[in-house]
Amino acid sequence: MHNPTKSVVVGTAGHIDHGKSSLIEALTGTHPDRLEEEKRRGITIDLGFAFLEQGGVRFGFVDVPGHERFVKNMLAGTSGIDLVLLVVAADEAIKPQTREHFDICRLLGVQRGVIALTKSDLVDRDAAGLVRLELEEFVRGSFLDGAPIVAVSAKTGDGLVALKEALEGQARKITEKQTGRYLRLPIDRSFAVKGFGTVVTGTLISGQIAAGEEVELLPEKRLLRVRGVQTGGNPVERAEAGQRTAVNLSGIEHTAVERGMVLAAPRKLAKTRRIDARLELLPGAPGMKNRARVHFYSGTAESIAEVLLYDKTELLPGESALVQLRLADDVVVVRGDRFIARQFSPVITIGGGEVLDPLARRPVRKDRGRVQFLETLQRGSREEILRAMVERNILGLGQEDIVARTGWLTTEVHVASQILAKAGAIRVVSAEPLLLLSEAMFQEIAKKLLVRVETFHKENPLLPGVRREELRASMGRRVKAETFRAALEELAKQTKLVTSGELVKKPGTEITLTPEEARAKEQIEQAFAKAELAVPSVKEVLAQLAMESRRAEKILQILLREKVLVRVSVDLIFHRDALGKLPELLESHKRSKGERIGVPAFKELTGITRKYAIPLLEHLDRQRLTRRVGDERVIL
Ligand SMILES: Nc1nc2c(ncn2[C@@H]2O[C@H](COP(=O)(O)OP(=O)(O)OP(=O)(O)O)[C@@H](O)[C@H]2O)c(=O)[nH]1
Ligand SMILES: [Mg+2]
Repeated sequence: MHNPTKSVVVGTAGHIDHGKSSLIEALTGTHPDRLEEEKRRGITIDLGFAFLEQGGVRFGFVDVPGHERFVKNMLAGTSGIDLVLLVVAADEAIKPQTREHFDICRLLGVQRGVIALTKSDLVDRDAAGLVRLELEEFVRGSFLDGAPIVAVSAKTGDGLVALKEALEGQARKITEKQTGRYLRLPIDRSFAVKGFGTVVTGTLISGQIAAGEEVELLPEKRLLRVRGVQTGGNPVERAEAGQRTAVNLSGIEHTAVERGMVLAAPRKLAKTRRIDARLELLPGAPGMKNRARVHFYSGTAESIAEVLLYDKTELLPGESALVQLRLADDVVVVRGDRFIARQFSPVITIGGGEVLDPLARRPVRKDRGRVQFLETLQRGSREEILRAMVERNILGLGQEDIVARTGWLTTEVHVASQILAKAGAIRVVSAEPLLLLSEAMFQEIAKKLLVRVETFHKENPLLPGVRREELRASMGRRVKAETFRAALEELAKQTKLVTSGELVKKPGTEITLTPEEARAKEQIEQAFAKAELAVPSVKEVLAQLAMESRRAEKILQILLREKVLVRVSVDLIFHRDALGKLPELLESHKRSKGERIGVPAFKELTGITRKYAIPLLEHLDRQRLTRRVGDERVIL
């Protein structure tokens, strides 16, 4: 879909009372403070919103509080912004929350911004010049190095045009929009609108959302219907990544939705409480010991995290480490998401970082591969990352798992797995549903399978092969059904194994009986054939052979498998020729005496005793040659 205008979300940042809200009002005409308490106290407490169209750019502003007690609200507003508007009062210059907000923007990965040197009506040119120099120094080497510094006054309106142009200039440089990815809308507000019901708002950080669509509320895992969408205060058909968005939802009370929850494409993302990440400590922060507790913020969510250091015993100021974050609450993140860590008490911002594995495993001491794995997750290409994920998953990796970890699209997963399969690094065990296994692991399983079959033949020389199910069970639960099937197919393709029906065997392994065994086989068959329907017991027959019973039993099994003998009940076996005469006998009875036959008549017809008659009749019922009606049978 072509969109001539560009949507950009701008977040304010800066110390309390430096004039952020006033500047937003001067730029847009909307004062962003909404709460009664904010108006009374003259400070911003929670997030405020305003909109501006300027030179083909639709700006959505998120105004944040400067008060140090409300940094957590600031954090919820700053996630997902494209540009920061760092507001510094010319008469006060850099103050603690100027630094803290700036650090937060840097740690959250904000790429661009504009610095407003506001309240410039309160200072003379020389003083303003000094603050400007101080600011240039402050941002040197950071993402704001070289960003426009615009002197303005919300009071007189001086500099506003230049500020709008500076914002427009920065907005033009933003190219990457996550419109084609899965919908993600971290929710910052939920309220009820008369006549509409529940409305939630947030910055649409990726994908699109339109009326009529189904979305998933996470971490609640509730599927909901979108009734309507607004951006910039106007109803729209569809909102896209980079827009402040309000969504009217049906099927849920507004009180059931909270800041921190996420609207997402259905069944793509997962909640988690265990994240592997890279954590960076600010140079001014105190050092961090293993298992320290911190406040954790990502998207609009917050929780408490215990920090396990993987590659260090202590994290020093200004350094970074690979860590596991064990959260007190469910959050929804994917690889590459940024987060902020604040000291447990007193609460100050101490660092932040990047999510590497959002569905991290419990740490175990033996896991030496983890650090390298996480480094690949941080820096690797898509193929390298997929390969590393597959290699760490001995059961095999599925599509859902890959997507929930990375947010990759199905086609991206497909292309990457094809490349890796062609290179011989991984095996596509099953395409639909997708199951990937490392090639080495797959070969190992195939080899084990082959050995199992060979061993079976060695241990059971009289059996033609091993039953599939038995073979599968012998491989253990770590081998999924799809993997077993694929390995078997692979071995069959290489003609290392042959499958026939339910049996798996090595090619060329025909059962060869010794002369003694062949004789025994003959004897068994004869014993049953001669007895006709008055068969001896199996025990009796086998006892007459000059052979130990286990071997004799196996020969009997061969006859049963060849269907020369037929097992009619647990201890009655008949020769097939004897059974083959029954249909004809029944047919003649039907012709002469009618279709009904009782047990006595059947005994007479076949010349056998009740001991044989009952199991045989039941056998005939199963064969659908007769059907039981009361004490009699109907001949079918
Ligand atoms: N003279 C002068 N006063 C200003 C200007 N901008 C804001 N003020 C005043 O500074 C005070 C604080 O302004 P706000 O806009 O509320 O400051 P803020 O940064 O939003 O404050 P918090 O949201 O609480 O962090 C108010 O009394 C404003 O009238 C300006 O450009 N010139
Ligand atoms: Mg304010």
